[in-house]
Amino acid sequence: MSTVEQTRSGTGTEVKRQPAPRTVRTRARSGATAAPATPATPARHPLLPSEHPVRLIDADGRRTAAGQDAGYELPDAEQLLKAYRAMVTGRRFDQQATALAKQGELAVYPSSHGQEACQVAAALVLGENDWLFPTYRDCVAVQARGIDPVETLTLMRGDWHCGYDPALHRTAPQATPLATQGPHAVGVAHAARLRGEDTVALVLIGDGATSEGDFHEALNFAAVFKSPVVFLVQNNGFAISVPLEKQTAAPSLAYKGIGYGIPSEQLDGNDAAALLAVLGEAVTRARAGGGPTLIEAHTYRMDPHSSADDPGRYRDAAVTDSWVAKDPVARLERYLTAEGLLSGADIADAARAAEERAVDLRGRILRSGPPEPRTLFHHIRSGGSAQLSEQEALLAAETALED
Ligand SMILES: Cc1ncc(C[n+]2csc(CCOP(=O)(O)OP(=O)(O)O)c2C)c(N)n1
Repeated sequence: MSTVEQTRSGTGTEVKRQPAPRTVRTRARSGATAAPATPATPARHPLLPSEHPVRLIDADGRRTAAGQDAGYELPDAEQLLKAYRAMVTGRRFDQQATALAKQGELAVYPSSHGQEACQVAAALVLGENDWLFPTYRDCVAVQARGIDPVETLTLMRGDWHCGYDPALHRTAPQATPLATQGPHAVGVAHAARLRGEDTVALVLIGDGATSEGDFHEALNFAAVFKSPVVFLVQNNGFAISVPLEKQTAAPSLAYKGIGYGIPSEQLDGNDAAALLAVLGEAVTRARAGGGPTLIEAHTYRMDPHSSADDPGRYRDAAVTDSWVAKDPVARLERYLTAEGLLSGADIADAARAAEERAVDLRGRILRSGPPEPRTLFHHIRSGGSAQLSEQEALLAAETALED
């Protein structure tokens, strides 16, 4: 077994002690033919990501040679079809939530239009015992995990901090403070491992949040203790108005793994096939005791940061338009259609199911009436606290004035 194979499929404990590999790391995974080392081939450290983002299906919906070189297997037709339907549903959910925010039914909504491949793949690669740790951006991932769309939007309504039962769905409340979900995920994964439970935690995090201390503490702990955690950075180009180049000097956010001893990868975040393959492999490795993986997905936020933001003030609309051609949903649809795996009737069926779900979501939100602001204070701390009571009384006095 080569050093590369040990990094990917073994426990990984020996990787740190290995000399630098003689072959390019990306060549020797999952049965792809390894190219012989030549003096011209620079040695790459096994923890470093592929030189170019892994892509299995290109923007035109064609299989890529580059993806084959990286050694990842194309997911099977069943997985890809499942991802396609989930992405169509997710996009329609996102449009509906955006509309509800514009109509004043939600306090705020951070769209994930353009990031559906990342979010759907993150939900699909996890098993029932695994945990997802999402951020405020990740409503599409949360509902793809099987959580009711109304419960998914409870936070965005300005109601309870979390509308679903995290323990039941093994999905943490969506984190609004940046990167705090990282240490939480590592803690849950580490504890599960100590108890001998078969649990992997997957953390969703934004590019901006990789500058936070919590992100680095989570990576360090996970690496030292070989915690079964997968970190997926959705690099969507901006942290509100801060572009990536003002956020980091690293060649890829995935390079941040090497300093902690974490194997890392970068991929095309609009290619659902690449996400399923790379995330799937990382989850399998974590489950087998191989420790954490850091994955950077290159994607783009097509909409404003949230419904309260004006991206016209900080980014070029032409750049945003250029990403339309890389759309993750259309890309997978093209591939599946060309392969004869998806018919016009299937496409219409998926759209109809997504529409029904969105209509149901809208109806239930409208019928449920405005949230009661004081419920914000419930279920925060067993037995309450003096400060909470004081804040609740202040809010009650304020709302009484409005009435
Ligand atoms: C600890 C902390 N600092 C600042 C903020 C304010 N804030 C909210 S979103 C955001 C940008 C986050 O960007 P990124 O991590 O790239 O995620 P994205 O919104 O692009 O998905 C900031 C600075 C916050 N929520 N938490």
